[in-house]
Amino acid sequence: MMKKRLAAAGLAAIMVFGASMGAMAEETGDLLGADSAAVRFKVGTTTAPDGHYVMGLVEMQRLLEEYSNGEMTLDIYPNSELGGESDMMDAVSMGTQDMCLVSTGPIPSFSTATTNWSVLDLPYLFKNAEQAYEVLDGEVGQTLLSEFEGSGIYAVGFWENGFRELTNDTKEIAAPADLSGMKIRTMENSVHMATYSALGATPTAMAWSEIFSALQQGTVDGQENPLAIILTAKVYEVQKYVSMIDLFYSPCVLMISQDIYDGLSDEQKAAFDQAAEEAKDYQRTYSQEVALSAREEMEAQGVTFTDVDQAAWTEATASVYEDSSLGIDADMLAKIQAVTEK
Ligand code: EAX
Repeated sequence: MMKKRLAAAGLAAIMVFGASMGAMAEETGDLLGADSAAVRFKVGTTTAPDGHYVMGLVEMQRLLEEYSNGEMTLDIYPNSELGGESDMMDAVSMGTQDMCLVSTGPIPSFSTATTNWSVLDLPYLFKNAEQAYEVLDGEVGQTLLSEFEGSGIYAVGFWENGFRELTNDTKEIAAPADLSGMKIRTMENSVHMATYSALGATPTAMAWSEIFSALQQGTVDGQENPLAIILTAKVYEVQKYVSMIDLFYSPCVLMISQDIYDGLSDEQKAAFDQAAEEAKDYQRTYSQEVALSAREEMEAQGVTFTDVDQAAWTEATASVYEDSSLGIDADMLAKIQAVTEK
C-alpha cells in the first residue's frame, strides 16, 4: 500500500514536471528578438523562461536593439534547449553557438587556463551579494575573466545566480549531521563536491538538465540551488523541504564566441558592451528581488523552510579551505578575503 502511494506520488510529480516543461517550450517563441534585426546572437541558458537569467537576457535584448538602432538582437533559448552548461561553453568556444549565460560551476574544469576559478566555489566565501559584486567587478573578477583569453570565449561579465540553498523531499535539515548519508546533486564542480563530502553527504555531480530524472529515479535525494531557480524551475513541486544554508554564492557569466565578437565593428561592440553592462545591473537587482519574494511564494504552496545556524555549517565546511588537492589560488583567496573581512 505504502509502495503504491509512493509510486503514484512519483508519477504525479513526473506529470507536473512534464506539464511545466510543455508550457515552457510553448513560451520560448516569445524570447526571440525583433524579426527585423540583421545581426542575431543565439544565447542559451539552463534556466526557466521566467527565470532570473532569462529576465536579464530579455532586458539585454531590449537594450541591444535600442543601442544598435534595431540592427542587433538576442534570440534566447532557455531550459537547456541548447545543452547543459559545459556543453554550451564548449560550443561557444568552438563558435558553433554564439552566446551563453552559465553559472561558474563548470568553469574550473573547462580548461587548464580557468582552474583558478575554483576559488569562487569555496563555501561561505561572501557574506552578502554586495561583497561578491565588489570582488567580481574588481581586480579578482577581471583577472578571472581574462583567463578565457585564447579559449575562443570572450567572458563579458558576472551576472547573478545567487546564494545556494538545499532542498530535499525527506525531512527538515537543520544541522550538518541531518545530511549524513544523503545523496545530493551538485554542479560539476570539485570544490562543491568536497564541501558536501565534508558535510557528510554523498555528492553526485550532474548537469542541471538531468536533475529531474535523477530526483525521480532516486539517484539523488536532494539538490542545491538559489531560491530563484527552486521556484521558477518548479523544484519545489517535487522537493518539499528547503534549508536556508546560503552555502555558496553562485555567480553566472555572460559569454560570447570570441570570433563573433571580434567580427563586430567598433560601433557594434560598443552597443553590445553597453547593453551587457546595463543588463547585468538590471539582472542583479531582479535576482535579489526574486530571492526576497520566492520564499513566501513557496511557503504558500506548502513548502517547509528551515533556517539553520550557519555558523555550524561554516565550521563543518572549514576544512575545504585547507584541502590542497583542490588547487585553490592562495593569492586570489587573500585578495577576496581582504574585501570580505574589511
Ligand atoms: O546556472 O546547475 C545548476 O545548478 C545551476 O545553478 C543552474 O544550471 C543555473
